[in-house]
Amino acid sequence: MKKYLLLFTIIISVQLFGQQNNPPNIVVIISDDHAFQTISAYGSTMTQTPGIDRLAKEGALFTNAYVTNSICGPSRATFLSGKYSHLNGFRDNENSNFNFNQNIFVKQLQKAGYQTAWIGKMHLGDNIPQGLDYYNILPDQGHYYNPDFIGSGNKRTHHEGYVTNIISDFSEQWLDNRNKQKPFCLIIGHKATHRIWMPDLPDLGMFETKTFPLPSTFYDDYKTRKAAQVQDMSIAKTMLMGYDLKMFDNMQEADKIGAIKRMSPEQKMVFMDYYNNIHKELKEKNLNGNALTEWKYQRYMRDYLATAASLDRNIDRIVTYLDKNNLANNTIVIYMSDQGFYMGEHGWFDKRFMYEESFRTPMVMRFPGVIKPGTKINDFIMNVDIAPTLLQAANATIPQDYQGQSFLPLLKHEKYTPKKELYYHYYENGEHSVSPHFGIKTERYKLIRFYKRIESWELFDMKKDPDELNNIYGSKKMKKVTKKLKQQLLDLIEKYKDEEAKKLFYEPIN
Ligand code: SGN
Ligand code: CA
Repeated sequence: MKKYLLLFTIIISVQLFGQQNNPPNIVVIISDDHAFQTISAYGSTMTQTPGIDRLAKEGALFTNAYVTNSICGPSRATFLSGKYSHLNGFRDNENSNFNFNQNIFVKQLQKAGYQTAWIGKMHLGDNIPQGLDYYNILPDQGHYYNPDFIGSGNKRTHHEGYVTNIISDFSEQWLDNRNKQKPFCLIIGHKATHRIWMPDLPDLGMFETKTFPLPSTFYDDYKTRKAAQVQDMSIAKTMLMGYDLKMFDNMQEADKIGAIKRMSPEQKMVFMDYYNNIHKELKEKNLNGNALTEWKYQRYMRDYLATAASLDRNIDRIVTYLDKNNLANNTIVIYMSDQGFYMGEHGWFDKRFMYEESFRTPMVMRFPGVIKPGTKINDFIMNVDIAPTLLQAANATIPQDYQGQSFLPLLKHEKYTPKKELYYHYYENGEHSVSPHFGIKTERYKLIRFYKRIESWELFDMKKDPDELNNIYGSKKMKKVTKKLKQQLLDLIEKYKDEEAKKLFYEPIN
């Protein structure tokens, strides 16, 4: 008996010891503005995304992943810091500069023995990154063609080629040359599919023969929603024929756009040839009104999806690298966007609103041995939860001030309290004229308080009105529900220590 007990102890110790000495590697791929509506793993038929779908098949598809603040820098700041914007300090892209002196999760990983790297788009201002053994990042938004990168020592380098491919090149090089004695965390930030949706040359025209159906809310009149009435992100009015859709009368006009001017003569020839032919056809059609708006929508879809094709290919490329280099079994891979995006819903492009298309983000995760292939996770999770989840998976310390909740127990089928409500706060009040707002989402309802640009409350019954067209705030029938939701919202505001929202919450609206 004693002999068996000893053997049992040895086996358990070896297993534990083995686990502690074999923490998982981590690869997080974050794209920019990639809409779940365009990903086939989410049921989209607009295009096929085999790279992302494969991660979902081999791991989990998150059908209810949300962001705390639907815009680039703030989303990445939340991801890094495990905290909401009001506590990590990065509220908007316009005025914020990320304070790296925080307990960001990559620092915690370093303390636990990891080597860490960020390659590609980061968009957190110009402070020197910390917590990263290596970085090579795009300055600001970066460029699709012939991008510059900034590396350690503020060294700027210029690289010929297409950004999505170059980011993969750098990622593979770093993986090749890393210290193989240590576990690693690599964050790959893609520029794709950000405005102005410039596809890689071989992908130009890949959707030319496809006509995309208009979303049912394309001609939304924004009745009952004041903030939606004043936005400036519509395909009809905001999307530019020259800049966004590359319709130029001559090369001088095209060269006024920095993103085109920087292309090599060879690249420019192929690129502009393609668009000039389309421009010629368009002129013959002489479109205006809705017909022109619908033409713009088709062009937008074609450019966006062709840009996404390279993104998906490059996601597959990194996953294939991991598999070929024997890293598949001990590496967590997450693919997600910094937020969702409008693909013509409500007549829009861009993001920012707490409405579903921008609030929700695509997310897939492969974690062999923990996540069963083909898993679907319908629970609410947020980007603020990723940092604590990764730290727990790495056996590293989760800082006290993190506001996210690790969902590792959910993945492991261990004791886990699912989130019943989501809290959101968006601050920027400039480009695209989306009024700042905060709010709560429950399984059934969404309550939003807009402020600054527009002062108003909105309430949606997501069961009856999944497209969020009918603001029922103030309706007599909803009095009880509203009262309860307001209390829940206040509880969240207090839980997350959002003092600004608390003040606004009590402010009456005239
Ligand atoms: C740029 C874009 C906007 C976009 C913001 C934020 N204009 O300013 O359309 O909303 O970025 O995007 S552009 O003329 O420069 O393309 S984010 O992804 O960085 O948050
Ligand atoms: Ca973005």
